[in-house]
Amino acid sequence: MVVFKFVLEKKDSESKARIGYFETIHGRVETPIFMPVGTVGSVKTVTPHELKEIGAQIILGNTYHLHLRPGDDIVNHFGGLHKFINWDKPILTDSGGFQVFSLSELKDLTEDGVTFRSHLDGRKIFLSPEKSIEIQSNLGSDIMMVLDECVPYPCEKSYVERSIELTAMWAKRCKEAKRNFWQALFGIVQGGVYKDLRKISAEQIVEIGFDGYALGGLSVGEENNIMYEITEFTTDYLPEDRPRYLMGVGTPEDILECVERGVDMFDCVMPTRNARNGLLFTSYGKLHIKRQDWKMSDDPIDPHCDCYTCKNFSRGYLRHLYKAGEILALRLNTIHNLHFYISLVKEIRNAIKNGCFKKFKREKLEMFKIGGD
Ligand code: PRF
Ligand code: ZN
Repeated sequence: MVVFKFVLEKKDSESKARIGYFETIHGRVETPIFMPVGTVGSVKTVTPHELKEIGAQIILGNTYHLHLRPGDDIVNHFGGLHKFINWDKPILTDSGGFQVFSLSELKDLTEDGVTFRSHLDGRKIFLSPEKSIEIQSNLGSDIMMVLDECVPYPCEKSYVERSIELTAMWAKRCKEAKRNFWQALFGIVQGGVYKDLRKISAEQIVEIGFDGYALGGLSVGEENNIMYEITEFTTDYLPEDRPRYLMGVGTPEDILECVERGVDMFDCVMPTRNARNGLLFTSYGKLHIKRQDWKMSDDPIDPHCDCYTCKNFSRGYLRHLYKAGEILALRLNTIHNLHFYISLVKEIRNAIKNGCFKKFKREKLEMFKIGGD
């Protein structure tokens, strides 16, 4: 029995943009979608109730972090991640590979898996494809990701060549280790910035067959136009009837550019992390709330925004809260930035529906350039 289902509703006539939706046992998600990041089981500073008010349809959790703390056995004891964190909409979990490569020291990488030291207490931990699926089964996410190797940028071609073979072998083992019929499993295409390797990796991963396909190894330090070019190239090798997920991307501009290139799903810490640093997204570009300019300002962060923060508080007050180090500043900023991202993808879906995505994208990008800092 298959539970996960993706429906492609419409393809844009002027670009590779698409709209659709997927179904999970925790409900439907409309695409293109942005997924707020809840690494350790919370989208930092906001409650599930607030996330729903903001319009979030799906959030992300992390295998690596939740395995280390509190432990996926404990999450399982509470009936899985949805119950543990009291979020009853879909959850996607990353496999842990990327976090091992980016967060922990001492990695011993073999065909079997990867051994690393916890960034929390230094203890040695082994992660294999089978182990990653076991953890994600314990967490009970709606979408699991395969364990992959994300190579750094830049990276020698000979290394990437070997790496995509490992990633394909691990993907296959993940598929074999999957046990819950209701959990979807996405494959991940790697290959660095080498088009021929991206093609091979895409063909290998598609051949194994997954519920959806992710583009990994991008936005790791390469220039934007390279990321766009590899994305554009790779989506041509992915089946149309499966969702495509660009992992860890990106800015509002990146989202517009990559929807145009055929991507359906995005996640990034940018709206949440920037909010906690006082950096806010607006229709007219980025704005820093600490600036002296806002001291006396009665204006909301963004006149076009109808989030709780913008409907109720002035820049002057938000600046004061931020400068005073008040926790409320972090919460109100996060609510606004997440609302900005979630509204952006909603507007994108509407533009595609109305057949005016190209024009919409052009106008948005022009607006982003107007103001801000
Ligand atoms: N692989 C996995 N997770 C990821 C990435 C990846 O390549 C990236 C790269 N931008 C972010 N998150 N498994
Ligand atoms: Zn707002």
